[in-house]
Amino acid sequence: MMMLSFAVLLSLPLLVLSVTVPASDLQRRALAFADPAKGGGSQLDDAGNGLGEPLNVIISGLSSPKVLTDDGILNWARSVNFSTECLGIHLGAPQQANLGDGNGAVNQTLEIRQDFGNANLGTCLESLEGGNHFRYWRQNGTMANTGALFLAVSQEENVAESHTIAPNGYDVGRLVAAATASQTSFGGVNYSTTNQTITGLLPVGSQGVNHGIALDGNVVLLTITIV
Ligand SMILES: *[C@@H]1O[C@H](CO)[C@@H](O)[C@H](O)[C@H]1NC(C)=O
Ligand SMILES: *[C@@H]1O[C@H](CO)[C@@H](O)[C@H](O)[C@H]1NC(C)=O
Ligand SMILES: *[C@@H]1O[C@H](CO)[C@@H](O)[C@H](O)[C@H]1NC(C)=O
Ligand SMILES: *[C@@H]1O[C@H](CO)[C@@H](O)[C@H](O)[C@H]1NC(C)=O
Ligand SMILES: CC(=O)N[C@H]1CO[C@H](CO)[C@@H](O)[C@@H]1O
Repeated sequence: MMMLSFAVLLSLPLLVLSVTVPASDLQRRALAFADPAKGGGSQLDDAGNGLGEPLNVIISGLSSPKVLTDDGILNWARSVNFSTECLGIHLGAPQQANLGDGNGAVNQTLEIRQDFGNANLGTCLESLEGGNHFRYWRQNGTMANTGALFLAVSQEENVAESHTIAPNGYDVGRLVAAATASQTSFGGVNYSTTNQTITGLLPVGSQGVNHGIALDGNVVLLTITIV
């Protein structure tokens, strides 16, 4: 009896402690990502027409925490020369994805920055010609709070050709090559990036894929470390 109440007393400060440690931070360090399918989600997003585009790049939840923020991933993208200025604007209607984390289908993270004014729109559209772009989602629902970012990377043809994805548009080779070729740097932040190919998350072939572009089924997992 005596020992029991002692144990109860002891557990009180422990409970308080566990509340003050953010669970999301603990989990974020534990997992690179969680397979969306395991939580009822999909590695294909929903383009709104019954078809989907592949989430062909995952930024590991084991990356430096700062990289996994909205500002952080954009800064990193700039370090590998990816167009980010027009993110959320040039791609038309937002697409949705269900990362199987309990959040259900959610719109892509829109990153229309405060400093992006209409005055810059011309420049923004100019930069779209043949550019590489990505939409992204954050796996942060309570069922799988890994903090990983799921990117749909594509290369678009000239805007004048109504935003079609280039035939090789789902080839993420350029991104991976730029990211891992050497240390990259932007805005005074240096990054070291490692890559790993993951199979089994995406289907192989073109069934269900937007624009009928065949996939090789590969997803690239990037772990980005601020050095
Ligand atoms: C980005 O572009 C600049 C200027 O063209 C080039 O010097 C740099 O090597 C490129 N970086 C990567 C990672 O491709
Ligand atoms: C998702 O995007 C659609 C289309 O722009 C918009 O109508 C809807 O309100 C958005 N949903 C959320 C939860 O922001
Ligand atoms: C999860 O990520 C979304 C999109 O980036 C963000 O709007 C939301 O605030 C995040 N939720 C939590 C609990 O951090
Ligand atoms: C980034 O790398 C450059 C070149 O190696 C170095 O001069 C600079 O000090 C580094 N910056 C930071 C913030 O570590
Ligand atoms: C597994 C994988 O895709 N590895 C690639 C990582 O990046 C280097 C440098 O671009 C490639 O040589 C590897 O093939």
